Amino acid sequence: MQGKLIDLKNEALAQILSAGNTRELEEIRVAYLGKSRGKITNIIKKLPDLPPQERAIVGRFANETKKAIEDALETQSTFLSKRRAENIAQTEWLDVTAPAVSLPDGHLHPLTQTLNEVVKLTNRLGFQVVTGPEIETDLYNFERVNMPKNAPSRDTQASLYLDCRNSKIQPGEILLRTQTSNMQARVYEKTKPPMRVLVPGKCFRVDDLDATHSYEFWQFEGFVVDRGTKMTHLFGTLDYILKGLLPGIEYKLWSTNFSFVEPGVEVVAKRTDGSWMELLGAGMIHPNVLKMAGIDPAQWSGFAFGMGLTRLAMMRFQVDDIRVLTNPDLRILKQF
Ligand code: FA5
Repeated sequence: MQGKLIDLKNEALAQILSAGNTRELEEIRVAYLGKSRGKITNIIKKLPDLPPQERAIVGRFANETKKAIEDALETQSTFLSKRRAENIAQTEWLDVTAPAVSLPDGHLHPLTQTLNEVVKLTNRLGFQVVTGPEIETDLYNFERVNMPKNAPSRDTQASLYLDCRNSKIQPGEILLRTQTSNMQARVYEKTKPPMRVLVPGKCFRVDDLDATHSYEFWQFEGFVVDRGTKMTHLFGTLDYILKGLLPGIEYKLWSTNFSFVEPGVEVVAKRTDGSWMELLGAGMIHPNVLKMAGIDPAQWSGFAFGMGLTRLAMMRFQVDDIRVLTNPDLRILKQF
């Protein structure tokens, strides 16, 4: 029976030493010294069955074992309480005079930085910002800017139409807007000229992804309708915005065709590697667009421009691939 007591004592001491909290210690105490089923208690209960001589020796040994386990429980309990107090002191201290833990500063995405600059510059010229839907009807995206169905000019803007089967909407009626020009007719419906409007927003096209093209990109449309608006006003406005955004920019401007302007121009700018990248289309608003909006082209004239904000940001931050600006990887974004 003494051998059994020695084994139980070793077993209990090992468990006590590896206990991590007072709840575990209490479980060990109950397992060995608990009143009803403690392993040591059970042995003590059987002492009366032993012959008197053996009873005295085993009885003393059992009491010593019990005492050793109780002492170990006490020591470990003190140790655990002290360690807990130290942990709390380390993690839960309060010093109202201590300097705050500084969190790393975030910053605006390069596209947002560029857009904010555009808004600031055009605001000085009296432009007001308007935003509109990315999911648009064929009517506003194309027809009301003089691009009727089957117009060849639509070929330049391969479009993503929404699948409208099982709905009342006719196929080909709703699409992801291909250009921020979609907002011209929407604004004309609600605003009487004169007006100076800036429409930033995302556009979508079925364009193959390459260094300067994405299927999703940002544009901003500017349009002015007033009495006596001329091409020179357009040129002055474009020059002010481009040079304000990109000091030292070298750009070329030549005539081109968009259904919603007459005449039309486009601007390309020189990149650091010497190549030229198209930045925008612009022109004098086509009389048909004004007429469809109920604005008399004999009294009012206007100019409009549609700039690629993503491409301007590429120039501003000297990024040579558009995909860099659509990548959410923080290791890239932290560089701007
Ligand atoms: C238009 O979207 C016309 N709505 C612009 C306009 C407005 C002309 C008002 C006249 C008057 P265009 O398809 O060329 O035009 O696009 C204008 C600019 O958007 C481009 O010069 C380019 O900077 C940018 N852009 C066009 N497609 C993409 C693309 N797939 N990825 C990135 N940028 C693009």
